[in-house]
Amino acid sequence: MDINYKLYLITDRSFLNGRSLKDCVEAAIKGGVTLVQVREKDASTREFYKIAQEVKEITSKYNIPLLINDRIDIALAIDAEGVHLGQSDMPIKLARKILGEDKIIGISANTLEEALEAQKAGADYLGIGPVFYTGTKKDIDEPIGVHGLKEITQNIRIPSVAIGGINKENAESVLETGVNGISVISAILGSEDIEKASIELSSI
Ligand code: 3NM
Repeated sequence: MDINYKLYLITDRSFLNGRSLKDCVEAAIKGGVTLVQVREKDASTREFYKIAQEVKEITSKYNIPLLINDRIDIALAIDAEGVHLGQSDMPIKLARKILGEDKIIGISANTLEEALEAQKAGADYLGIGPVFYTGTKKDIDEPIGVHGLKEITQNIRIPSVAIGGINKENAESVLETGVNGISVISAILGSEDIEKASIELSSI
């Protein structure tokens, strides 16, 4: 599958503020989001499944790929386009065996070593970060900055997205490093006007 990594939205219910996730994802897609990941760390299996299924209705309507964070079983249950795995999730080789060659597998990398290892193991893309400090995820690694990001992107062959504290003010400097796209939570979901925030980020 040909994936456009340009503007990658990751979900987080704590930013919804009474709004429905479905409506927020739809507004973000209308504004230019090209890829969506459902990431709900505190949800039960049943909740996660329901959320993923709801979001899938929207992404399918607009022909936008949907990836599921960590939960290979839920990705298969809703026939998502793939998964995104962190360094402490299922090893990529095992994930590939379960999911098959046609599903997308993205891997989080914080160092060049992790990036090269994931590339060698068959990752379809890398999520590199955190680039900047962010309040959205607790216990993150030390931010690598745009220089650290560039060092990684210049040494890999597979597509990559940058993550962590990216917003409309710093997105240009991030894209100049050679990444294929930016991955955000708060810069879109933390905005009152989600469509507008997405239009602004997608036009950088
Ligand atoms: N992963 P925001 S940083 C989910 O570095 C996530 O791997 C990160 O949220 C990593 O766009 C992060 O609001 C949070 O900073 C991204």
